[in-house]
Amino acid sequence: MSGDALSHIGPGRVVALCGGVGGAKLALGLYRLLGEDLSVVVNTGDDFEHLGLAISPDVDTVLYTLSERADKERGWGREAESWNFLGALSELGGETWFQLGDKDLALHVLRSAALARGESLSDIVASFAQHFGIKAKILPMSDDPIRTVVETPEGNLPFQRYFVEGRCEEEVIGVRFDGVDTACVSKPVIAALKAPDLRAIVICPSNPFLSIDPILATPGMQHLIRSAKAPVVAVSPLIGGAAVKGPTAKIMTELKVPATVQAIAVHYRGLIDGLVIDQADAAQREDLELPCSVSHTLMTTEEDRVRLAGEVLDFANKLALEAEAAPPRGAAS
Ligand code: FO1
Repeated sequence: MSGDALSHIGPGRVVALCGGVGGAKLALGLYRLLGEDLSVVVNTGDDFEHLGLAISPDVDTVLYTLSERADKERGWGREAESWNFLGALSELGGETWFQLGDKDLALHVLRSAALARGESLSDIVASFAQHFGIKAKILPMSDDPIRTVVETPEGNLPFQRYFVEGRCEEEVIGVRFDGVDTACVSKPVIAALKAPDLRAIVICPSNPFLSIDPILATPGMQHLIRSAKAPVVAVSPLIGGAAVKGPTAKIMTELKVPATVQAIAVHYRGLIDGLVIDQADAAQREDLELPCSVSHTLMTTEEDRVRLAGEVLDFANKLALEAEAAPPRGAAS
């Protein structure tokens, strides 16, 4: 966003960039406030082929969360799930390290069949969202396969082998996104980021290295975000230097990046206009070289999610107003 480019403040559309469980919590809060004015751009770097099925874990987590079908304890998969398929698979000596519930299986079977017919992932997910009664747009970052690979001293691991089977125990020395060089941002994502009434772009508190970086690595994505006439606000996934859930802080340490909100700001430097940090990190706000808002970012209840979403949108509005009030670049003072 640049001050002279900003033309619309107030009601309008919002794009959220999101990974799985943690990010989906804020996406739900935004959805409660915005309904059909929300588009969620979801990481597909975690996608993989398993038992002949096309699995899109983060997309499905967002689908289940926004349609109130997600298991609240696990954060992924469906609530009131049964595991007959997994039990039968185990009996036959099949791989059970990645748990596929009976209800969840329906999405994977339908998605696999539709992809085999040549349908795009974007269209398939739009159809799932419609059937689940979700008014927001849920947009895979790309219709081309991009696969996150975690580099460890023992060798490279496909993302789910590292994350689920290996429980994030291996040391991470690098992360790469296979297929990214020949991939494109999906058409619905381009349309969402070019919407003339775009009000804010929110980077959810997902793992910056594993969940947001694949989105940002998709060719053309960063240019679209920087060209958007709306403020870009990130919510730190760290609270007091620790991740609420998942390996964010561990990975930062392994990658020789301090697990601090300052390092999060540096990671997103040049892309974001403001950072939302937790009260526990308030002492670091003076060290940040960009506008910062201090909130309670732990989202335990649905009220927390809606409250934080409202605060993020208020912060984005404030940034937009300040940018509009700022003299055009190059004007004499
Ligand atoms: N996460 C796990 O920790 N263990 C699982 O067995 C597992 C199965 C699974 C099945 C479908 C799905 O949509 C997600 C699933 N997840 C599982 C979550 C997922 O692998 C990760 O949370 C994300 O990829 C990281 O964002």
